[in-house]
Amino acid sequence: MTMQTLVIIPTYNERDNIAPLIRAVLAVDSALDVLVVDDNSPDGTGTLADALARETDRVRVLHRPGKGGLGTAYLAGFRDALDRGYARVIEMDADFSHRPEDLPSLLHAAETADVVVGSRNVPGGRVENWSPVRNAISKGGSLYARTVLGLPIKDCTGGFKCFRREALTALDLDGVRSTGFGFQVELNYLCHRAGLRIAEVPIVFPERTRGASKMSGRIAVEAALMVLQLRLDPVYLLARKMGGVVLATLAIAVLFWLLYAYPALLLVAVPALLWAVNEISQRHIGIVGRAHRPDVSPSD
Ligand SMILES: Nc1nc2c(ncn2[C@@H]2O[C@H](COP(=O)(O)OP(=O)(O)OP(=O)(O)O)[C@@H](O)[C@H]2O)c(=O)[nH]1
Ligand SMILES: [Mg+2]
Repeated sequence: MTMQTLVIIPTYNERDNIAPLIRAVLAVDSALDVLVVDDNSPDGTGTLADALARETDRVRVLHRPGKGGLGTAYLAGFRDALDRGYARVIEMDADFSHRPEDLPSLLHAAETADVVVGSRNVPGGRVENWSPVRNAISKGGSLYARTVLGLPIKDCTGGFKCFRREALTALDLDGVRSTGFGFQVELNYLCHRAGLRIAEVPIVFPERTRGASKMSGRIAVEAALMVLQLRLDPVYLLARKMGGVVLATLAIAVLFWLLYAYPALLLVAVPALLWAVNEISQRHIGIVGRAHRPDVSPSD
């Protein structure tokens, strides 16, 4: 098996960034190859990437027919990396907000962790040239995801990450539902549930200087809703196990009737309900974790 690392760079209209970024990545370490996943960028990014791919076989381009979202672009890249036997996979934006000079510390941390998250929210990590409002929104979003999903990660929304091959094979990638920016949070949640070792390393995150952002209010709201949906999953699973939503609704109706008739039951019912929800999600975590925990030998 190759010890090469594949750096996946999704692009949509990154004409001014793509060539200098690829060159910078290749210069960091000869163990790095690049896969550009371009969604038929109208500005010709895909064609520029093709030109670089002709120069060296360390660069390849995956062309998709149209803008399919960041999440599905990465999933396509992950499949490619696994098929080709890469030992490590890195996610990286094309706009230089993820600095090539931070790649070595990600790779280094991946020697003892299954998943490495480049973090703006640990000591030494920071953003550059962000307004206080943007900073607050980003930090708030991360805190929200971290709290709702119980993630042991300070920067939940960042997309500069390194996965060991075994980490990706431990996840149910076909079950990922976010297509856009919620993808990073969902992936963190899946990694955590699978019991993978997650490490955070500080990164500096400069604002993009060339090209336009693809972030929008709609995308942010979509991501926030997705977090809630992920959290409610265990409840849905229970409902399915009991024979469907009808039974679950009946059970809840009976519970409410009992509480209405005997309000004193509240003293027992509320703690019991909290305990049950916690127990169900823990059990679910346990099953997933044991079944999919990769065997990571100290030598690899
Ligand atoms: N293939 C593909 N790439 C995408 C898509 N949407 C965004 N990207 C790429 O994903 C990376 C991150 O997008 P950005 O627009 O920089 O998003 P951001 O970093 O959250 O926002 P800014 O900080 O404002 O730049 C960039 O390399 C984009 O070109 C998409 O639908 N398909
Ligand atoms: Mg960006």
